[in-house]
Amino acid sequence: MQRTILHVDLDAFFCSVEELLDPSLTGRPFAVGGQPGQRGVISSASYAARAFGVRSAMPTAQALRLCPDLVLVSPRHGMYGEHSERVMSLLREAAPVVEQLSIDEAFLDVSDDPRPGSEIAAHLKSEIRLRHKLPTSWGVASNKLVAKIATEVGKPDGLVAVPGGREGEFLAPLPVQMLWGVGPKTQQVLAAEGIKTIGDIARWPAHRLQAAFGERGPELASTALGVDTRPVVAEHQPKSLSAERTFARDIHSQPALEAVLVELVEEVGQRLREHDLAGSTVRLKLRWSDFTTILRQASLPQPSSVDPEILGVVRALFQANWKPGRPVRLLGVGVSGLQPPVRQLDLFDRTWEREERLLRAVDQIRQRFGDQSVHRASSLRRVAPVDGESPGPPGDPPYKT
Ligand code: TTP
Ligand code: MG
Ligand code: MG
Repeated sequence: MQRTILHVDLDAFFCSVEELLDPSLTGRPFAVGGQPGQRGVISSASYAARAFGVRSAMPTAQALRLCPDLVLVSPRHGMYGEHSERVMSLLREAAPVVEQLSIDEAFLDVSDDPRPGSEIAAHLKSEIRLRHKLPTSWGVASNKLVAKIATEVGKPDGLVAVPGGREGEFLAPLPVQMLWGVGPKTQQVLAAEGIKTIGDIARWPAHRLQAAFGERGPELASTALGVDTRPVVAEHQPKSLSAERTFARDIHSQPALEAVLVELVEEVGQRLREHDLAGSTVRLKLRWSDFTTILRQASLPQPSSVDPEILGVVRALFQANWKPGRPVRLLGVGVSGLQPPVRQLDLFDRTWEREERLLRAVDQIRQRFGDQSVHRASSLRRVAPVDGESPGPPGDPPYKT
């Protein structure tokens, strides 16, 4: 049976959210990104800015050279996460199978709906515009590969439907780099052979593709014809993740309490990474010995699944709310505003990548050897005893981040 797959991507997403809050930006060349002095990069460029060549992931300094009048807006990640959640939940209500690909992008499988795919897409497009005031582009096709490219072709504010059976014909005139899996290297090999469009690939004899690309040759050929059998897979995402600890005896020492916070953050961080999610809001739960409980929350500067980033906010909340010496019965740490991680493609600063790799390696060891096997050196040095005795010399910071 022929499937009906929709793909949706919000137009200039971070910029569109900023326009909602400051309509004077509408139509102007502006971008959301980091400061040029701090080697910042562009996250999202308005379409007016793109006319000057400004693009995502470009250093802000370069963007300003291309477009000296560019208005630069600092990112507000918590807010983008909230808007993304609203749009995604509208999609989940409307379609039986929704696979969120990134903060502003999703596939929908609507094969069981008797209406034409383009009609469903048009309806959802106007619903999102009406209810959430955000512009989207849509691709409709018999599979994911072609639907995603159709969205790209129609951007911005587009709706492109490719009738079943005409996938190859649709792709033929498009440049090879629009094809999934064709990166700069493959593109170079193809260009050397005079292959520029997807249609050029499709017309190439199979044995020559095989000679140039080995095992990948046949796959490239069928991709060029618009063949893709991957299913749309709905993910079951939690809304928030949390961990808490009730103590056998109340704890009143600050180093001991902060060491527990480190463990709780490690627990929550590990689960975030297992789900491949980042959170934008951090919550601290604190129960005093008389059972009164306070909940305090704060936003992260950007959505994160990295322990030290989460810990920084948790610690600040704790220090702002804990009364020195007051005994605590329970501590909890939660993270909400969950979304697929968006990472700034900063060519100069890869520290977060190393940090994430390290954390993932630690997660794997924990899975194999149990939870107690690995802690950051900091929490290892000072595991909180349950009775609240000070675990280290006074005045020494309980951990380093
Ligand atoms: P995209 O959908 O790739 O880009 P966009 O929505 O800004 O523009 P359009 O879809 O109309 O081409 O990415 C979605 C958001 O993710 C984007 O608004 C900002 C963020 N992002 C980054 O922070 N850095 C990046 O390098 C990219 C590509 C996106
Ligand atoms: Mg987008
Ligand atoms: Mg996107």
